[in-house]
Amino acid sequence: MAHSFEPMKNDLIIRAAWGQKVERPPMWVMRQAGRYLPEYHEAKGSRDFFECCRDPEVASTLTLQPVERFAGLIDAAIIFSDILVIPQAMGMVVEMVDKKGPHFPNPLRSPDDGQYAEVLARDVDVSKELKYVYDAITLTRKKLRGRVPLIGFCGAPWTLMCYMVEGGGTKLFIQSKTWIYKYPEETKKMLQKISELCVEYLALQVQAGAQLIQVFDSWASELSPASFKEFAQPYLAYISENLPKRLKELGLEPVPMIVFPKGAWYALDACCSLGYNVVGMDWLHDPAEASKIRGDRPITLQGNADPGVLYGTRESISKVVKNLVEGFDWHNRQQGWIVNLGHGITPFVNPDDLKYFFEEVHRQTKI
Ligand code: 1CP
Repeated sequence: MAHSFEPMKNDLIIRAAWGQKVERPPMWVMRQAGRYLPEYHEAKGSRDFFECCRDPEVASTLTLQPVERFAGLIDAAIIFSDILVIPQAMGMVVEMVDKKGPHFPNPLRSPDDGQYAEVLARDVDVSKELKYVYDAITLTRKKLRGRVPLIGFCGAPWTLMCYMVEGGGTKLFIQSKTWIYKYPEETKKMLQKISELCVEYLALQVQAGAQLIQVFDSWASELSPASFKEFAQPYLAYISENLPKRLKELGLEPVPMIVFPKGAWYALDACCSLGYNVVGMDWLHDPAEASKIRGDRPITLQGNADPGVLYGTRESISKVVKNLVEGFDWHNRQQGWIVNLGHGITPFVNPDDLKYFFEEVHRQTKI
């Protein structure tokens, strides 16, 4: 059953994601809650990362921090969680090692190591395994009191599979490449399994109160165009096709869907026809060229400032914003753009510089 929440005071990002004309471009930042914020460290204390995700009170506090610090400047919250909760729900152990990132003590090594068959066969109940995420979403919606919409998310099947076989972050992708080039059929079986879980997980996030959803394909950058077509695209399409169906079955309205295929610049054209309303872009895209590729399809582009500009001068920040405003042709179109960085905000950024970025966007997009 759907919850009832306070009416929205700001629904700009929802309207923009549906392709409507808006009074200013909505704005949020990937990883806007996290390590660059002193209040994050204070609230997190010595707690383990996943412990924070599993505690709805803590997770909602962390989600709200950027909304409160940048009140009036940003137009969305994203639930504090991680893409790796799906592999955890599938029975894999994932730890977050301080300053190093995620670590799987027992990654999937080959289709015949026993664990593969076990993970594939396991009947995963995401309504039970990830209940803490839905509780965090519902509590966050209550605490937001309609200030801005709440984004739910999941990792894309390809990106999750990379983590499950590599056992953590990697530069070489040795295991991932071994899987797709040695065991393509077994890889696809696992990707399909993950896709089905993603659909159910996202639907239940919407039921709990998420108002948009984003699928993070952070490692799309590692695939060749041909491999992207084979190992990423069908599964991203499976999600965009089946989530609306599942929402309907649950008696829920559809929500805008965002896909973020990081580094897959060659696939922008295909991604604009993948069934998502919004395509997130990293900073390797030129906004004007990307807009041309989108053409007159009713797709909103999201992005795409180089996160690294936040280490630069205020003049550099203004210049990057100007390039976005002009490239996305904001003053003529007034639609089709959600402002974001091209990837998550990086550690050691001074929050005041991010605030300056937001203020510059507001100043330069005034109609
Ligand atoms: O504001 C927010 O966006 C917070 C919610 C959030 C999201 C959307 C977190 C919290 N993680 C994510 C998604 C996520 N997690 C992605 C997709 C986005 C991206 O590409 O950055 C990925 C790849 C992960 C995996 C992950 N989790 C990494 C990357 C490791 C690698 O391989 O390079 C890391 C470092 C984490 C930990 C993590 N997740 C989130 C936070 C705040 C942190 C840092 C934890 C800490 O050190 O305190």
